[in-house]
Amino acid sequence: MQLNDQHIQHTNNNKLKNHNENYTFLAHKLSKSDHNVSEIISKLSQFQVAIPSWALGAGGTRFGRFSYHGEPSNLEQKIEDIGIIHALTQTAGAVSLHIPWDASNDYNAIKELATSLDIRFDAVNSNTFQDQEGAKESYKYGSLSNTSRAVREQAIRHNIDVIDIGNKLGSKSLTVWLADGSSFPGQNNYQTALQHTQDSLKSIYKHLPSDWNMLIEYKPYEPNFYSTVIQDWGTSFMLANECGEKALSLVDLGHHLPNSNIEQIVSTLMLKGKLGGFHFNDSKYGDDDLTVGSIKPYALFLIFNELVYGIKNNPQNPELSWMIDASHNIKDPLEDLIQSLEAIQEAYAKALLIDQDSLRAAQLINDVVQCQEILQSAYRTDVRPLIERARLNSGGALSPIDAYRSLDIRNELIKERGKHTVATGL
Ligand code: RM4
Ligand code: MN
Ligand code: MN
Repeated sequence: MQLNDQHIQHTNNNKLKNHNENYTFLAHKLSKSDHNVSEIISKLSQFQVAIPSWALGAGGTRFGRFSYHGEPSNLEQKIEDIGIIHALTQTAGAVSLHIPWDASNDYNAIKELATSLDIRFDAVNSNTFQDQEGAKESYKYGSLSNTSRAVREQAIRHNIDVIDIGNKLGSKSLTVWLADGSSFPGQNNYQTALQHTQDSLKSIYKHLPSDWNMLIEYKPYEPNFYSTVIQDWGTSFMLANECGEKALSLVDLGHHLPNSNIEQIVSTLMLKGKLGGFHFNDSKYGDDDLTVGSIKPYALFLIFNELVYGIKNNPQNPELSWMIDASHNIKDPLEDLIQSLEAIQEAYAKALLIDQDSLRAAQLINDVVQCQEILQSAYRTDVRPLIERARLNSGGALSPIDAYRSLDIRNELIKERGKHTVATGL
């Protein structure tokens, strides 16, 4: 199913008057306090977040999986789903593939389809956390860190194959997330596991095309429950430094122990020019992969404050790869992704409203109360009219969720694909 402009404009008609009133009021207020409203809107329009191909079907837990009707059953259909989200939100102009879940026989056709929907290929993800059909070696006890050279070599080869696939599609980075670690004390020699991982990453790094980056993700636990080889940002940063300039750290919001100060991690990595990518989601307990902004929207805003600061002040940090990394156990995945995109835009817009000069001045004289006032005054602004205007300018829907529902998109997908399709992924 493909949406056209008319479909979307039609859903906007009865919302336009209300939007114009709200927008005029807010734009006037912001201009009076010296904000450059059109610059904010153009930044919001430019901000594009990749959708991972595995987020378009129903996710599951280890207790089961409840299928979502009309799920995409191949890569073409996944890209079509992203096309729908992008047409409505104008914020999802990229896809992040996971190999081998998204392996295809015809990458030219895949690229053509994506281009026709205005979607580019963001980072490609390797998968050495599951055994692949017909594979000679098993990753049960780790991949890049495994004690067996043959297993490590197979995992290195896989990452190189993923780079080759990404190259055909126009991707510019490889994301490596390892499930490697141990579930019981004594199971692994920490030093050997780390050394093997380092050496394996270096071998992969040698195969990176010159204009590519390698993004190294970290995670403190799960699926291993006692230790993870790349457990935190410090380990990822150290490995990236050892590999070289094109190796960078990737922050996934769900990959921290409770109460970690993620905004500070972001800030440190950007200062050192080593933040390469970002995975959005939200969580209450662990790597819950919940809708962005559904639990801790203020923390997200504080993180965006550091991102905005870093983008402006840290030319040493390369452009970031943005991706939503979420799972959908009970919601319609497309609706959930739309909600996540909205929350990201909201946090970004609010961070853009922070009066950075006054904040710096208040920090210099240690006016702690004023610092908090400045942050919270931006946070308390209802920025939704700005986001609506950014979407409207690019041809999107004023309310993507309402449009998705009034256009009855899920039922259209069920008609096309049937009820019992299953998407590849987790
Ligand atoms: C991991 C990690 C990776 C993602 C997999 C599916 O927890 O977040 O980024 O590729 O899940
Ligand atoms: Mn992730
Ligand atoms: Mn994760």
